[in-house]
Amino acid sequence: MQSVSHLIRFALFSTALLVNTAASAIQPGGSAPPECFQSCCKMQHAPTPQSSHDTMSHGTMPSRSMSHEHASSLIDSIELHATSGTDVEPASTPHPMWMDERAGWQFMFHGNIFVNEIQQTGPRGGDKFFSTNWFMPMAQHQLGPGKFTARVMLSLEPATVTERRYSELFQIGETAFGLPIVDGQHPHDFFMEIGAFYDWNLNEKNVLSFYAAPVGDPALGPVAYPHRTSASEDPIAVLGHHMQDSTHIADEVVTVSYAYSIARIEVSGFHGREPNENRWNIDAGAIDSWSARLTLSPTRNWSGQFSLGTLHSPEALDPTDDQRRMTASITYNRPFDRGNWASSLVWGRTRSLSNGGVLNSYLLESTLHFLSQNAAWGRIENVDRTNLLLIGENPLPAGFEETFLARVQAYTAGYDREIPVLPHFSTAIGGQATFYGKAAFLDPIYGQHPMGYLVFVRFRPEGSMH
Ligand SMILES: [Cu+2]
Repeated sequence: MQSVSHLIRFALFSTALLVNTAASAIQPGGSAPPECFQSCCKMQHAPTPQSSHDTMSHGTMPSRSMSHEHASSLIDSIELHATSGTDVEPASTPHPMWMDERAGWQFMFHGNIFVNEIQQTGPRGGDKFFSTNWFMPMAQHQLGPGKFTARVMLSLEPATVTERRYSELFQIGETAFGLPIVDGQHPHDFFMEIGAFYDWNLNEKNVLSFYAAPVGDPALGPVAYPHRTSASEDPIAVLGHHMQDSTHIADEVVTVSYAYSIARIEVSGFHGREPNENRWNIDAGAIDSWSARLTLSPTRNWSGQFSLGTLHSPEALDPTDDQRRMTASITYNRPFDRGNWASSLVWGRTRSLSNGGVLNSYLLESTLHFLSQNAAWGRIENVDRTNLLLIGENPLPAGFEETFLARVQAYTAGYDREIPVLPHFSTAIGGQATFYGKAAFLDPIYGQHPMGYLVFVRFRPEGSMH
């Protein structure tokens, strides 16, 4: 049954691709390289001496013109709202998008669609055809002394990740059909974010910001992996997700933040329970959890954060457990001629407030876009895993307590290449391989050398809408 639905989906997808390619062939100039949004940039941001616009190649074809919108300072990044919640990347980070302006409103559309086939080895390894994706339309308008932003982020993963999970060795977190997900990653919710922002510019160096989101991303953790430029070409979740950035979809989020020059402090209240496994609906609950985050961005290329939060009853399978989460991360971004290099170092730690158990996770990842059409990336993770690995996707035994079991390493390397087939999209074909390191006592469950391979096609709105 599953392979039939795979076939149908692949047929639909191929048809759409063909139709679009044909349309671009007959439409004059339809397959022209994405145009540069010089006017938008000038409108929004003072020109900077090393604006990557000046150095990006737009004349040659095809062009992976990465830089369609970027900020000039931390304050500028905050008001750009180019990533999830109130997260920020270094100001020099390119943000591919569609952009338009009408009647004093600026409209932006960010997105990412990966169509993936993953195959993994060993007794626990699974194969899966699925799509990870998100779409983020937003509108901004000058209002009084500040800027108002409304934003929605949607994901079709509830449909494109069948069986409520995709295969990912050693991944744990959340549930599918009432059972723990083990060696798999849950899909994102259809409504990833519904939020409104107001950034009140007290003066050039001071901004007081407000964020309210029935579904949104509180001030906790690094920029969530689906939105990180250092992870832009890697289609699957980080193993440290539930210790680092899993709160990027939370309910009833309210955040107040104050930024001065290169520093920002934020405080959030939100509902601590993770989204339930009905991924189509909007969950709700009391504001019972909090977080605070300090962000420092000393130059256009560097940004770091430290954040701390208390999550009330995050897990459906262990509702009496509250958690304390602590994360720190540093991101370095460097644009250069016909490319960009983004890297992140992330630490995330979760402590159970009922049994005191501590779980740590470490991540280093880097993505290099070079010679306009190429990207190479790597990710190294070192994460604590619990005895859920032994249970697998089975009902929890009576009195089960989740405790530390072993530390697992994952090493990923990948490459993709831009293939210009769709107008107004960056389209790439690529693949990656992941090797895992683990304790020998896990050999009977995972095999001696479990590995994962993934090939994908990626689409990203980029260039002119007109
Ligand atoms: Cu997520």
